[in-house]
Amino acid sequence: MSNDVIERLRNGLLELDMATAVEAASSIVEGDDSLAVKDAVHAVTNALQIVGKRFQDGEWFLAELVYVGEIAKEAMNMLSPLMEAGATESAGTVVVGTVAGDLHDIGKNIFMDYAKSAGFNMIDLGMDVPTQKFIDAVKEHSPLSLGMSCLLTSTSMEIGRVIEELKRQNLRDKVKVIIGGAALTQEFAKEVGADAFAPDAVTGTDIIEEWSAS
Ligand code: B12
Repeated sequence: MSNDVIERLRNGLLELDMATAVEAASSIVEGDDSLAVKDAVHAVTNALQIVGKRFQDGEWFLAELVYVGEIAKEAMNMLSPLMEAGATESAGTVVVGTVAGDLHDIGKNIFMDYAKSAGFNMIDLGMDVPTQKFIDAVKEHSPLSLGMSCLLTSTSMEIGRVIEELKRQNLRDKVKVIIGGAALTQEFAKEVGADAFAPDAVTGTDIIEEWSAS
């Protein structure tokens, strides 16, 4: 697969050109090359980081942020099924959601795709997930791990709330908590008592694979 098509996908996002991004994603899907799919997901992630910087610097506004989010979701919806193709036997169940008040789900979905392709049974609670919904899902599915995604500094304390509630309901030692998203750090994970922080989906998948094996 040529780098041109990956570059077209990246440019489609950076130039807010849905047609180009969709055309590139569709060529990648037709190529059915798992390495190209990973490069494509990386290109989407990288473009969104650049967009975040443009937004932060006041070069781009909310309307552009919303539209680039739509383009990224469209491209990821096309690429996701190819990532799932590698799934073998179940490595364990993982419940995942984006915390209350936060409507970012692209990164959470990418983590889900990687973990699925490593054989995990992923249960998606969606975004803007209230504490009680996380707790109910842990009770219902008894997962190996609970994953929480958070991209806003203003909602990061929701993670601490969920962990405190797990403790209060005697569930904390029954589930490994992994967190990720642009607003979080390793230090924050330690502070709120999460078992792990993952800076990206690949590291997150490596961590839950280690937990699954032990
Ligand atoms: C696209 C986007 C949006 C879209 C989201 C669309 C969607 N469906 O997700 C929309 C338009 C909705 C949006 C809205 C807002 N956004 Co916004 N958004 C972004 C942007 C540009 C990209 C986010 C993204 O998808 N990145 C790509 C993915 C792949 O990266 P990721 O999420 O970090 O995920 C990776 C890892 O972190 C990890 N990961 C993520 N989650 C998890 C979970 C687990 C368990 C694990 C293991 C790993 C993991 O794996 C992923 C893949 O490697 C970021 C910029 C940035 N730097 O992140 C701003 C950004 C997050 N947004 C920001 C802001 C301010 C907002 C708004 C408040 C804007 C406004 N004024 O209204 C609103 C808030 C709405 C709300 N209540 O949530 C700020 C947040 C600042 C802060 N620190 O709080 C950012 C950082 C932009 C900026 N630089 O200012 N946004």
